Amino acid sequence: MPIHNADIQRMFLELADLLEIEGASPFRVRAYRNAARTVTGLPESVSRMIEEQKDLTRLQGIGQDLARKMEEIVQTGSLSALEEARKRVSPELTTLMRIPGLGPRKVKVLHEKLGVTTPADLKKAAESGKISALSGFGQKTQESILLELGRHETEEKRFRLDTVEEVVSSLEAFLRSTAGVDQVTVAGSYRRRKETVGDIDILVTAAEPEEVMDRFVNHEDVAEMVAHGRTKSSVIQRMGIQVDLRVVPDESYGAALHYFTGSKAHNIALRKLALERGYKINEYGVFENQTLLAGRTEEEVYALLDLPLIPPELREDRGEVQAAGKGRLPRLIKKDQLKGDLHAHTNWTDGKDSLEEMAAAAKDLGYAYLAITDHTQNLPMTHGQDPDRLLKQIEVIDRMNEKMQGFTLLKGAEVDILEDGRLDLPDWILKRLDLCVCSVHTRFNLSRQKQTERIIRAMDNPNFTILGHPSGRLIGSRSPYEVDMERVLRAARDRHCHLEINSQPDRLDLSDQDCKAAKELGLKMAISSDAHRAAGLRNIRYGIGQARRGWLEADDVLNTLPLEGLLKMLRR
Ligand code: DGT
Ligand code: CA
Ligand code: CA
Ligand code: ZN
Repeated sequence: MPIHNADIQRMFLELADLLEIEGASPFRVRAYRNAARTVTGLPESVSRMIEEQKDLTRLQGIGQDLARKMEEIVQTGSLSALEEARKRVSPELTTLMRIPGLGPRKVKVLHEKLGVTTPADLKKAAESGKISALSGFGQKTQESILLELGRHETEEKRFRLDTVEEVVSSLEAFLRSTAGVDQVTVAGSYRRRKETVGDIDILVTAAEPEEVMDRFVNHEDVAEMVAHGRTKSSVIQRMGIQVDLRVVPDESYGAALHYFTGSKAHNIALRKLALERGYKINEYGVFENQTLLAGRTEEEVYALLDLPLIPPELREDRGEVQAAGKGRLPRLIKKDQLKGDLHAHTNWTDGKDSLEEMAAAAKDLGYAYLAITDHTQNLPMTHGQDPDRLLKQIEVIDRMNEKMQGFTLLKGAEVDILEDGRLDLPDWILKRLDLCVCSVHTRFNLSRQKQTERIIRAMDNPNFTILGHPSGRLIGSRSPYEVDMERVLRAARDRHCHLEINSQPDRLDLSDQDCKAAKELGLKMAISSDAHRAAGLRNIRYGIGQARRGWLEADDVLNTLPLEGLLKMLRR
């Protein structure tokens, strides 16, 4: 049974949660969380590494014990330490920890004092007023628990792109290796590169549909079979995500691909257009009366409506059909147009790799430059740099640049925006940098007005170049902070500042819609990896997807510029 890195990550995270509820040493808890993060960031699968007898203890934060546990997971599919923890602590309690405001300590008290195990128990306890009576809780906590529970219920489970990508690539390979299978395409929100995916929709053409379906529902990664039919089957994958597989005829492949790529809103807009011309459009093709006019390819479907192919990332009914009709579709940015990356960390702060390793990895990607933007002193837990250390780093980078040909490390910092809008380092040192990515990392809970003014005041500093991860959200775990994004965008434009599209799959920040709004205001964006290790540079593909969903073209993106043009643009 092939174990994915995401399986190992999931087990480590659950074990960390259970240990934390149990009151285990914070170091042990953190060790598992760090290990989970290390595993997620790896460019290759742990299963493969073990197969190739690579030494796992050479990975960041992985000692003998964790290496042994990873081997156990890969060899047995389970982790005995986790099984034991599940016996000691009810695993359902970890669900409660996901509710904002409830940490492990509170969950433990609720469980011991009120017998709360599930969200339903929690709701009952809050409604009966028992929670406010507990010491350390109070009326306010009780109210916010009820509020969050309401939110929790309406939220469907969605998955991050990196998790989905892992499932998709192994499924694609599996399906392609099935006899008689011809075309395989993943449609749905995944093809549109939406930041989270609800379920995976796969289309295939095959000579023997039954055989494909049999193999699909009996795959070893399947946890539950939902439906098993001749042309459509659905399963729940071990990771918890549903996968729908459809076998479609060749002559309808393009129409089906179009239909199941969606979005639903885009389909409806297109169907309306078709109706106006007397056509009917569905997953089998475009019809006039009963006659099939088009359906083999997507191009054919669009062409019948006098439209060019609309890239999947644009298909959200946000004006793309009208733009296509007028011949004004954007020429969306492509990964190979990037000349470099403008946000990366090294082992001078909380990154894992050295300046040299980061430079080598960026060169391997064909980049002409990489900006080193380590954290600043306001974030001691990241080992943020004070002016002295940054000055040393600047000197080291200057010396490295003298030796490198055709590649430049840019001198930068990810400068903390302090609560009052000042930047975390004095101007004399910021002035010596090529760029400052300025970010909010603390005090997320300011009022909308204060937060907005804090950021704008920071932009008043002429050393401010790029606003890092502008909304501060973490997908699935932290909402964006309250901020008037439109005002921020206008202020950035007026001050010749730029915005970041942070490519980390749990950030993807700017959002697609804000990205489009920023473009319309004439702002330029940096698509940045925010890599904390060499392999992290490859996160850029998620940012490219987000930028494309935000209608960006090469001209809208700072890091498509060659070095000289970039440096000119960065100067305010
Ligand atoms: P997801 O899975 O929630 O991330 O989002 P999608 O877009 O993948 O949605 P999903 O899986 O429910 O359906 C896949 C595509 O099928 C969807 O993007 C458009 C199409 N589709 C589904 N239901 C309808 C419908 O009722 N009408 C139309 N026109 N298209 C639909
Ligand atoms: Ca879907
Ligand atoms: Ca679906
Ligand atoms: Zn940051």
